Parts: sequence; C-alpha cells; structure tokens
Amino acid sequence: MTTYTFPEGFLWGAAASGIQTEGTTNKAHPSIWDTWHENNPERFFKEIGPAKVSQTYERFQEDVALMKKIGMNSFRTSIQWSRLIKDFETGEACPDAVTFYLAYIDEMIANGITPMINLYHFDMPAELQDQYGGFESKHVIKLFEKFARTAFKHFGHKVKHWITFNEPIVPVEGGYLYDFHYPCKKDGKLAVQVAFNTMVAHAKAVLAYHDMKLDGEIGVVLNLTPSYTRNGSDADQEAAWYADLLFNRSFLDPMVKNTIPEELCQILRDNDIMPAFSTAEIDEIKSAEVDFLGVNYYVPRRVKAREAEYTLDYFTPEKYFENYINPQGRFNPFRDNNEILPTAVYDIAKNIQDNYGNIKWYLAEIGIAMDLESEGPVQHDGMIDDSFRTELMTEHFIQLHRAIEDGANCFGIHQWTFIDNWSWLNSFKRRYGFYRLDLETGNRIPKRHSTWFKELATTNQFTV
Ligand code: IFM
Repeated sequence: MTTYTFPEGFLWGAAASGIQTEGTTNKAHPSIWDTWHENNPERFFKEIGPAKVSQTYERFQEDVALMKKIGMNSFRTSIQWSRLIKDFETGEACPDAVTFYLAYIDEMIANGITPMINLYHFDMPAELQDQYGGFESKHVIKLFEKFARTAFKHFGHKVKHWITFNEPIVPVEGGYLYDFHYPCKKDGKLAVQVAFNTMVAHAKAVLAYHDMKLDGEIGVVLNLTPSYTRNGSDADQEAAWYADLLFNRSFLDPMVKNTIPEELCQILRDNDIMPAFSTAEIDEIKSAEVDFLGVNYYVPRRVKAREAEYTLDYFTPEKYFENYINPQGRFNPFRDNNEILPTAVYDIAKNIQDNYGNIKWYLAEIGIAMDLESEGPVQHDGMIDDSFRTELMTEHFIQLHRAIEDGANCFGIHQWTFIDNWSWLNSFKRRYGFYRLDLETGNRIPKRHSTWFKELATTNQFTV
C-alpha cells in the first residue's frame, strides 16, 4: 500500500460554469447558446438547451451545503456576461445579477469554500455576436474589458482568485473551424482573428485587474493536450510539434510567457491568415502577466505525419498533421476515440515546470463520463455507483503527485464537475458530476466517488 500526500493547503474542489448551471431565470440578456438553441434545437442532444440546467440560480444555498458535505474547499464557476451586464456599451451592471452573485459568493465563503470566478466560458451575449460578430470585432474586446471591470468592482473585495477565460481555444475551434459552437463558421482567417482578439481581451482584463489594485490573483484556464506520435519517426515528431504549437503554445505562450512564437507567425504568414493587430495590442499581450495558470485535461492527442492530401479549402491546424488512433490505447468504452492516458498529467506538469518558468498552476478540470453510469440505479444506501470514476481519478492523481514530488508547482485539483451539468451540444448525454441531477425533479443524488473524494479532501491524502 502506498499513501500519496499532497502539499498543505491544496485546493480540492470542482469546476462548473454559470451558463451550464444557473438556468435562465431573471437573466438580463440571452447568450449565443440561448438563441442558438431557440433557433436550432435539433443541434442539441434530445433538444435540451441551457434553460433546463441544475437551476443554481434558485438552489445555490442547497448546492453550497452539498459542496461542504463532500469536503470541497474551493469551487470554480463563471459570471455570465449576459446576466451581469445590463448595458453592454457602458458596462453597467444589472442590480438583480449583482445581488445573486454576491449572495452565491457569500454563501461559499461562509461555508469555507474558496470561490474561483471565471469571466468567460464560451458564453458570448447574443446581441454582441449578432451586432458585431462577437470576438471577431475589436469593439467587443473593449466591451469585455468593461464587463471585467464591472465584475472586479462588484465582487473583487470578496473573490481573490479570478480567471479571464476558460479554454479560450474552444470557441475558436467550435465556432470558426469545426462547427460545434455558434456561429458555426468555417473560416481559418476569421478563426485566427477571433483567437487573437480573445488574447487581447484576456490581456486587457488582466491589466485592468492589476490597475484596480485589488488584493487577489488573476489567471487563465487552458485546455492543454499533449501530442504523442504514432511511431516517433522524425516526420511524426514534426507533426506533433505542429499540433503542440497550434493547439497548446498558441495560447500558452502569449498568456503565460507573454511571447508570441515566431514559428506560429510564420504559419500565419504562409497561409495568409495573419490577423489585424496593432502594436498597442501586442504590447498589452506582452505585459499582461498572469498570477497563475489553470489546466484542463481529459484526453491526449495522437498524431502522425500527413499522409492524405489536405483537401479543405480553408485553414485548419490539421493541414500540418493527421489525427491518429492508437491501436494499443486504452479507451473509454463509451467514447471510442477518447483515450485514457493518466501519464499525460505528468507530462503536462513537466512541460509547465521546464518551459513555463514553473508557474504556479492547478488542475482546473479533470473528469470522466461513461454512459452506463448515467443510466445506473440508485443503490440501497441512496448512492449511484461510479467506482470507475474513483479508479481512473486515482490513476491520474498518482501521476500528478509524482510530478509534484519532482518539483511541479501545482496547488490544487478541481474535478469536472460538481452536479451533472448541461454540456453544450451534448446536453446531459455525458454526466461528470459528484452528484447526479435528476432531470425530472431537479434532485441532487450523491455518487459513491464523492465519499472517496471527501476522504481525500479532508485528509489531503489517499492510500492505494
Ligand atoms: O462541459 C465542458 C466544459 O464546459 C469545458 N471543459 C470540458 C467540459 C466537459 O466536456
């Protein structure tokens, strides 16, 4: 038997987002998800949209009590731009939203849960998308800064851990390359513009936070996916290098090292997809230093050198490599392209340690969903059996522990997610929570993994 003990003060908790949990009650404006669902419900699993979620707006006190019950000492959620802001152009807040978020944050603090608050979780206000093209527009960058300042002004005295963006590459991929987020465009040049503008919006929020002299920290959460080759050949290694540059370093370098990789600029020039930028924007990116990094990890990326000709008539990163399924891989039986690779957590940690100044970071999302569990019965003791989750999280956490022993500067783990939540096009198809959400009653039903987690969170160690 081995006992794995984590550093003192380690954060144990869960992550979620406003739009995936709050529901639409009393919301000032719709987001792109609300209007997209209204117009195209067929794009969503079982046609369930963001109105039918866990109703945290009404039930947050009960939820915070459930967080405490399973030993969580911290929780990330997001403030919805489309809920908080009454007037997007001025950044004026909606009083009801301020009251709600203050009460929610206070409830967490009163129960010993450190709130970590994110400003953007894929949820562009619909009006800003329709009127300006969302982050296609330079004007929307300015509006985002106003929103950020409003959030800092109202909640900065209570929230000490801020996050600008969760997985900023995902709306670029989904909305502008691969058609799984609104506005469902396929346009490599526009994708790069949105990515660049998102970086500037992030930088402006970081600079605004420091400018307001609040006594907390601000960072960003990136989904980092190490790339592994098919066979280690030079050609495959080059393919992996491109995948890493385009999917990881594209945001990691500007946001953590405050540099823009020259090799990336070369790709943009070669493909005639350089975004519009000003030197002032570049200066902002280079001067906006984050205090910490959050990393989301679910699956590794497997790549090989391109064999087939690239036939798309617009740019995607796949121009430089092909995705590959590892025949020797271990897979989630319900998601046949989702490889399970706990050692990737160690590799991510080493990369941050060796190449990103060993910046302070935390595992901001990790989780697994298997279809069987969603259907499984409530057992004699009122719990859902999700022992697969404990087995897999144990393996991943052992790898993180190994990295910490080797010097990784990691300060916590947040699992995705707290209560099964609505998830974009998949709605409730995949359930990741510590608690099951009964879609009919709204009841929260504990899963067995939460008892293992509670022991871990309260003792700061586990033994296997
Ligand atoms: O639901 C998402 C979340 O919004 C971002 N990270 C991945 C989760 C699970 O798919």
